[in-house]
Amino acid sequence: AAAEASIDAEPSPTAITATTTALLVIDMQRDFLEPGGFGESLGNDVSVLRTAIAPCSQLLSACRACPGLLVCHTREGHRPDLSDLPRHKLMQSPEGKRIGDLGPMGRILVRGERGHDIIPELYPLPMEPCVDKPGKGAFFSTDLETILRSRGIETLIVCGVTTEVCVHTTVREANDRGFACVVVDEACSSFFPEFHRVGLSMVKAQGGIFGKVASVASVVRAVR
Ligand code: C5J
Repeated sequence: AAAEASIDAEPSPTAITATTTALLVIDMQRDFLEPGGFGESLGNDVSVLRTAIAPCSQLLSACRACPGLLVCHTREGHRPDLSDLPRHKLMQSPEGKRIGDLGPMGRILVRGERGHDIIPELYPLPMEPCVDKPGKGAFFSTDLETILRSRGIETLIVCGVTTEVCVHTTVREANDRGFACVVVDEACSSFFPEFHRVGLSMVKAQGGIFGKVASVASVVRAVR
């Protein structure tokens, strides 16, 4: 990989150096991407989200092959005793399908359960940090910022689900903390295709108000 490269992003290119760049893969968990999990419990069709799997896999391979580039994953979920679960979040799902209830993949959105884990297609390697988060943003109540600062990370390449919820919240948090963010279009997905499209428009409007947007191909070209 080149020591310095440029990602052809919108609304303007982003210069990156491998050693100060991280790929952040947000919440690619069975609970969102497979039937019987948290995503489906809220009334969503999980098949829509699955379009992001192949693009995420492509990104992951390219970033893993780039020396010095950090790969980091996140998982949304709660403690088995649900002591970190706000009541309003519990009450969002219908009775019997709430967080902590038993589903076909174990207790819904609970750490340590099969449904909470990353899908096998994108499973983290042993050296890749995986950050467990109770909220939508990956910085809230986690050590993600410590991990990134200790490595001198300046730029985040962000993918995962869902575009307008956990990806958006994380990118907003990261932007305020001084990290430049590039959101990868096809490697993100939403249960609502319109929210994906408008969500990305929001990121890159006004000169890149809290980030930039790029295609998988343009990121792969830059990290090669
Ligand atoms: C949601 C997420 N949508 N990972 N979580 O509840 O975006």
